[in-house]
Amino acid sequence: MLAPRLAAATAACGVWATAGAETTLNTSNGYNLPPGVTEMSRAIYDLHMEAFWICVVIAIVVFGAMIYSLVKFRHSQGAVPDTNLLHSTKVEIAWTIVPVIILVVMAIPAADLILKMEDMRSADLSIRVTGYQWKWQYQYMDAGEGIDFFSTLKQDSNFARQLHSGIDPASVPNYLLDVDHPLVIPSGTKVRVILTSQDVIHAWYVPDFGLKRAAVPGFINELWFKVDAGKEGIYRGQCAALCGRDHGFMPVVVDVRTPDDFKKWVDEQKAALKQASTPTTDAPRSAQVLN
Ligand SMILES: [Cu+2]
Repeated sequence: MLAPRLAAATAACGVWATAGAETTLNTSNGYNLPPGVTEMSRAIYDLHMEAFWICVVIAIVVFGAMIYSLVKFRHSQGAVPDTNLLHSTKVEIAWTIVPVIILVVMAIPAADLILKMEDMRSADLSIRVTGYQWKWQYQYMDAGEGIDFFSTLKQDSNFARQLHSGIDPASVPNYLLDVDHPLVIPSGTKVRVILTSQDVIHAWYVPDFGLKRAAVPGFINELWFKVDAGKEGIYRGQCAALCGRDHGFMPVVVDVRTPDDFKKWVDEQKAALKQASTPTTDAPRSAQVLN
């Protein structure tokens, strides 16, 4: 069953090689988390910034009070220790209640976001993703039913990574971040990923989608994302769970296309599948029997 699918996937290589812009999109500015290109990734980024600014305000208040006290009440100015503060019930109540309020203020939007992240309902496209040492398998369901292929490290990266290869990794475009067959998905569509593993624990991770989830053998995890319309392009990630010798060599590459381009791609893949499963009439009879 798998063999014809693999053959079809191989036959369709030409489609992959020519399709998709080769520009990599990354919304990180190098200093902060990437805001990403999905509704959820932006919400996660906003939550992160909210927590960050709360921390900045707390740091200013605490360090400000500390520095002011050190300077204003220094020994050389004749300061006398205030022994009453050590047992002030009012102060102790205040420094218990204020952090609790801050934590509740942070926890409410965080809990709301986690619930949204777990809401897998009404997905338009489902894809089964299986981790292997050291590659990913993508099996489409719904509109892409039947499309099934492996995504492995691209050959130029694979050659360059070998010991004494003599190839300068800097000369390889997207070194260790490129694959032979990327996952192709439509923009503006809710995509549900059903995630598992065939051998050890892997993790499917695309920073610009705000996603990282473990692929665990014998268990099924789910995640969903909806890439904004107009944000089509190539997005890259990596396996994010230490999964053995070649853990660093199983990147995740997602090719986001417009719904129309995605439909064309699905039709091409299905045509290739059909061609691969149709026996050729001019093959020798003995070969047909053996097959
Ligand atoms: Cu892995």
